[in-house]
Amino acid sequence: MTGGEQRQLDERGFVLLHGFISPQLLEELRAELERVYAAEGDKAGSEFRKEPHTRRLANLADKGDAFLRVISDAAILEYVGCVIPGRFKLGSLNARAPNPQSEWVQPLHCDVGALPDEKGFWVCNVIWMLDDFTAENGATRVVPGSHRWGKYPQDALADPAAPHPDEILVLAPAGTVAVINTHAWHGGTANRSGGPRRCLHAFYTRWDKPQQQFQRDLLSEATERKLSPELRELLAIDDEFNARVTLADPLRSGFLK
Ligand SMILES: O=C(O)CCC(=O)C(=O)O
Repeated sequence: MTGGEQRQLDERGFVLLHGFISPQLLEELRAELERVYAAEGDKAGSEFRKEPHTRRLANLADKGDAFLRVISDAAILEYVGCVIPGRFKLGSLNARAPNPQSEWVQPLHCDVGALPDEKGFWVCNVIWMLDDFTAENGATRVVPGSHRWGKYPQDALADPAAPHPDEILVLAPAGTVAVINTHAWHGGTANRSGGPRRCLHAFYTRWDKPQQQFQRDLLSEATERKLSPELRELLAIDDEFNARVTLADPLRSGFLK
């Protein structure tokens, strides 16, 4: 990570890594996503909450080796470590694609309703862009610097779904990865285009906070058998403290009920 990237994460709350996903991996991830969408049909995304006018998938750590490579990419984990110093774990791996020709806008939110606490920042979302993110197709918006405000958009704004005067649209070609301190106010915009806007969300959280999806229960035996010790740790499979805090507060979203 360069000094400039570190500064962007600190000051704006996000950094873009252009061309991070190789063309081969991009094709593989797109094909894998479509395979899972087709296999799951109406059940797609059912391990988590449903979002209107949006195709979602959840629990992707259980659904293919390519996804395990995504969550454990060493370079990305270094960026995550700059947002969440010390130990962290995967909270969830989801896919999200706002439906084409839709007016649906996600309200600005902090992931899992997270405000920084006395130990600092504890959430980081890494968006793997599988299509170009454009002004027409529902690019993510972020309000720069809002990760330091310690306030919820739903408390501070009359309408968190309305455009914010300071928001930045995260515009970038397919193959880019965005690392976002998701205490920052952010959300998906409307996909008014006729085409897809697919991405993966690899969500990481500090070791002492709940996972968004309880990986130990959600992973099949076949997936668990192939996990390296590093992946077991990242997924908090053997972590009894994680089991307790996660089961006490499961499936938390910053805006979905
Ligand atoms: O997909 C996006 O553009 C952002 C999604 C997001 O923030 C969420 O689903 O919590």
